[in-house]
Amino acid sequence: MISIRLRSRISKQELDEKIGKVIGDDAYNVLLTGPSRVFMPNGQPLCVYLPGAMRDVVTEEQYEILHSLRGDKTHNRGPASGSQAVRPGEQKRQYFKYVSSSILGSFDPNGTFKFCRLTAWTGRNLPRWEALRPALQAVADNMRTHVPERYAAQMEEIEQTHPDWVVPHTPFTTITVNNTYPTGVHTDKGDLDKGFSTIFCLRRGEYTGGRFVFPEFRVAVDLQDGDLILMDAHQWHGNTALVCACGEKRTAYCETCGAERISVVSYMRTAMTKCGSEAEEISRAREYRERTKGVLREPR
Ligand SMILES: O=C(O)CCC(=O)C(=O)O
Repeated sequence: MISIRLRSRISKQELDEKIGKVIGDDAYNVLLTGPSRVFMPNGQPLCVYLPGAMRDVVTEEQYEILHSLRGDKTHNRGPASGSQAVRPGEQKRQYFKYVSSSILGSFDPNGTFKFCRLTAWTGRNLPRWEALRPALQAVADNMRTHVPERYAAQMEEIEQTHPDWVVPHTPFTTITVNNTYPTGVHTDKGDLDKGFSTIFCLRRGEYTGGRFVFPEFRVAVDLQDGDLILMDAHQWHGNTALVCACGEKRTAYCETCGAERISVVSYMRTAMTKCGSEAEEISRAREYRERTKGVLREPR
């Protein structure tokens, strides 16, 4: 495994121009092509790239489960959607482009949801959610081996979190599954500062691009099928545009040529330590409904 210590970053002005945008290959000059460990100028780890770490781990059943999420679209991925905010009329809320991104596992209170919960897909698909566990446990094993201090720091918080919300034997509460769209330059919000994030990639068919870039440090990696990257998701990151074998720029799975790039992001949501047990959160949700006489919307 090679080790790289970065010495510089681009200016704030140059970075600001890239935020929320899908970047090009001119946004990096180092492309990681083998096992590597990259440190930022302050000595903190930026990422560890582990080619093929998940190749013999992810089963066809697990791939099918992840692939089946491709129709699940959301417009609240913010700048990660690679689009600019739209605010209809006088509304306070901002909307971004719909992208194929699903949240699995558990989520802390946000917006109209005043309680901790399993996401809608997870609640409706418990056997399929459980079938994904061995892959997530393999990601956790790699995290323990390659970034032991970050793993330990995250496990400290996991031990303070009710087990109803944790993927057993992992430091993860929550998983984001993206299908075949380039993220705009963004940082992840709500995950543990002292922890680390992880992304594994599954590829089918032929496409170019979709390279994962840290534009501030001008470092990129072209994640192949079964590759894993452990990373500091609080650093700016995004993807280059994706072009499938039909020659089209893709922002979704290509039904014609089958080009597909699934990225599975596993992390811990910081606020999950504050959640009660699932039963306690359900009664909190009921009390809230009674109090407000509102209609509880389906959690996403
Ligand atoms: O798909 C990728 O390579 C990046 C995913 C990502 O950054 C995210 O979902 O926040």
